[in-house]
Amino acid sequence: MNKISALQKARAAYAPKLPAALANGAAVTINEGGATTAVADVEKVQALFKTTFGSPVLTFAPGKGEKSAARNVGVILSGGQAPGGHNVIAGLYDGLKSLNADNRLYGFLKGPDGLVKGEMVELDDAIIDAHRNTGGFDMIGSGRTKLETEEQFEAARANCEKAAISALVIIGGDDSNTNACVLAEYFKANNIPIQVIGCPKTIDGDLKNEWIEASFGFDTACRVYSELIGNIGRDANSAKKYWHFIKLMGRSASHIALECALQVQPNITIISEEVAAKKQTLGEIVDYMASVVAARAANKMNFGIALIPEGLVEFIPEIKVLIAELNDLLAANADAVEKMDKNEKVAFAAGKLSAESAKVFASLPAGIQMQLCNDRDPHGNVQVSLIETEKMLAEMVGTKLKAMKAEGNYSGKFSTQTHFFGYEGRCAAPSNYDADYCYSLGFNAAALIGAGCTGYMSSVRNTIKPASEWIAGGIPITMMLNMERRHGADKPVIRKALVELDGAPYKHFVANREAWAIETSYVYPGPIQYFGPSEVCDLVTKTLTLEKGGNI
Ligand code: FBP
Repeated sequence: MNKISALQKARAAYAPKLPAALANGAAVTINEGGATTAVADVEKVQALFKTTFGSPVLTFAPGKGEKSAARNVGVILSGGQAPGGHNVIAGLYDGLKSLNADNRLYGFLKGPDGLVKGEMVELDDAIIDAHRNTGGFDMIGSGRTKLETEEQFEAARANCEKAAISALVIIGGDDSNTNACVLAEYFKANNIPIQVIGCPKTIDGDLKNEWIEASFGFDTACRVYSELIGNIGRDANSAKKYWHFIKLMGRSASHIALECALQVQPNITIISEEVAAKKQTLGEIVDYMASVVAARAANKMNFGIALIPEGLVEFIPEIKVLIAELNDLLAANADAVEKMDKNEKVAFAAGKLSAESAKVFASLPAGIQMQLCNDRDPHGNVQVSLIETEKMLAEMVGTKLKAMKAEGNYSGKFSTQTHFFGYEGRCAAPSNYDADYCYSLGFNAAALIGAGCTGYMSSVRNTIKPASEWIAGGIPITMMLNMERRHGADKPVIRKALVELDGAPYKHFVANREAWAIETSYVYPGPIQYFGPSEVCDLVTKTLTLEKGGNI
């Protein structure tokens, strides 16, 4: 057996909390809401999801602990790692065993690929117990393969049938839960008796809506980044000589940057959604950042912290248009582009873009041009984690400050350090919030399977309250769908939840950002606490607290 840390050993004994509805096991009493619709493009979504569209929202109440016939279930981890994935599987396992001790759980290996290739392992007490309350996805691995072809669906069916699996749980983000929905529809429409249930995972925090109030992993990841940013803030305030430009993961949405800003109170935080709404140009963003640097320098503070969301470039209007053109161009010429090296790709793109986009493309540093031409992920997304926006902005702000100095508008010193925080937080041991939430999501997925549901996402709500008041149930995934352009074609996808500019978290940030810019008001959250008083161990994100009307 691998050597484990003292913390992991002690943490293995933590018993995650469950909503009251699941206290007697996963055989629950079901309350059905009315028929549902899609968030947009209703007719198109309905036409694509003929058998699963319109299912009701379900809420659960405690059942009487009835047993059901034994069955086999498969589970898949899909997409990027997020703290708490192992607890979803542990909750699912315990929930299934509560329905019938002979129920069996199989883990498909390396994500959706394992389902298509039939690579799986049976999960038993020893495997599950070794992974309770741990970070990572290493129990069964993950992957980003998109399930979309009939060939893949048929392979999935055949592999499930081989192991007599009659239900699948797909743990993933918006794209993976879209896959779950498409697969559920395929099975149901073809009378294949395999249920499909989704669970909301992603550190990005962008898979949320009225019923799914948080994606798991967001809480833990933000706490890890906030600890690091706080530590850097303390270093900056001690040495007083560096501006730290910190890019934070989160793909398109700025939820992580905003949550970290609320936790640490840095001098600058760029919110991509605001940039898009105000149609800010790259030049305007640089001007704003330089103005804060200059204002602090005037107060003899030649140091600071700037947070930059990973997906920023996609939200700057002129770069967004450029990326959309590049996406279509690269998709339409995929075979030819695959054979090109980085420089050839840049030259090819520059020659085919519209005049306006070609101008924008030419204005970007060569490194960024290459990064924008990198391969898309299997879902057609630009891999924003590979674009070094923090370095680009540090360089551009430096150039702007030189010009301001020459004009006599700035007299400080500007030395930078750049950082990118993402992978540091994705596999951290889950906080109490994520440990409890994930275990509940998994246990609740077993309840949805027991209730015979398909095409549903496991939903656990009211999580700012003690777990005994959490509301468990299921949401039809079709409710969250709309049509979007991917790989040059319109596809049904779960609508991403971006930062809402009329939402309480953003408003709180805006009300304070000027003071945070000029003063040095850093808060140092410190590391996640797993043992100790509830007020340091059982925290809820500031984002969720404010969204639910609380104070921070
Ligand atoms: P998911 O949407 O799959 O949860 O991905 C989260 C994420 O960490 C993003 O924040 C980031 O852009 C991306 O994964 C990085 O992908 P990779 O792990 O392939 O480098």
